[in-house]
Amino acid sequence: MRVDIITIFPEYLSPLELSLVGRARNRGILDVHLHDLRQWTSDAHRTVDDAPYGGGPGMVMRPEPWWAALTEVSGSGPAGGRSPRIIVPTPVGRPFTQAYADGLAGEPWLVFCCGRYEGIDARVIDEWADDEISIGDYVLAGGEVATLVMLEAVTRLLPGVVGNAESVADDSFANGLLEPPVYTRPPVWRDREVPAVLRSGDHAAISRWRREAAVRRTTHRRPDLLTGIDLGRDGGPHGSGPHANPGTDPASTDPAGRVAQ
Ligand code: JD8
Repeated sequence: MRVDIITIFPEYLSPLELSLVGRARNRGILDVHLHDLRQWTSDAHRTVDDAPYGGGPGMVMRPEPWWAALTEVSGSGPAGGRSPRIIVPTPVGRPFTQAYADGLAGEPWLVFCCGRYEGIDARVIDEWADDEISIGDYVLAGGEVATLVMLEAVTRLLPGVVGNAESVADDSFANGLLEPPVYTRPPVWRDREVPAVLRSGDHAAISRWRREAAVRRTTHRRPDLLTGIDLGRDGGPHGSGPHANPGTDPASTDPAGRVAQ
C-alpha cells in the first residue's frame, strides 16, 4: 500500500518510523511519503494561511498550496494508473470505525490531508476529498494525530503485518464485542488469582468464559455495541447459561468479590 501525507508539520508523523508501522515500511508492505505543504507556496514567507471570509477567530488554510500539492501528489502515481483515495481528517467528518479501517486496508493508495488552523478552504475539500473522517467527538488542533490513529489501525490489518492473523480476526469491534480481560504469569499476584478456567487447558470452557466476559464487559461499558448482535444461547446476558445475569460472575472476581469489568 502507498500512503502520501501532506502536512505543514512532517515531523509530527515521525512515529510512523516506529514499531508496527515502521516494520511494515521496512518490509515494503507500506510505502509512506511525507510532503511539507509549504513546498507548494510561492511567496517568500511560504504562507499557507489567510484570514477567514466573514470574519471570526483564527485563520484558514489557503486553497492554492493545497490544490498544487494534490495535483502533483495524486498525479505522481503510475501513468494511467489508479488515482489515490483522498482522506481529510476533520471534526465534522464521518466517524472512523473498524469497518471503515477494513475498507481502507483494501486500497492500494491513500492520501491524507492534514489541516491546521480553523481548517482547509472548503473549495479544496469539495473538489478533492473522497472521505472526510473524524476520529472522535473532541477537538484536536490539526489532522496529524488523526492520521497517525487511522494509519496504525489500517496498517495492522494489512496481510503479513500482524504475525498471527487470528489476533486481528478476533479484535475488539471486529466481532462487535469488547475484548475480555487478559492475564499472564504469575497465577497469583498480590492475592489476586488468575481465573482458574483460563489455566484449565479446557479450550471450550476458556472460549465460553472469554465470550461471556466480553459480553459482560460490553453490556456494562458499551451497551450501544450490543444492538444487532445475536448473543446466542449461553453467550449473553439473556442466554440460559449459568452466567445469564451479567452482574455477577465468579470466574473473574477479585478477592473482595468485585467482578473484573
Ligand atoms: C483536522 C484543523 C483544528 C478544528 C477549530 C480547532 C479529526 N476528531 C477530531 N477532532 N479534531 C479533529 C481535527 C481538527 C482540526 C483539523 C482534524 C484541522 N483542526 C480546528 C475546527 C475548530 N480548530 C479531528 N479527525
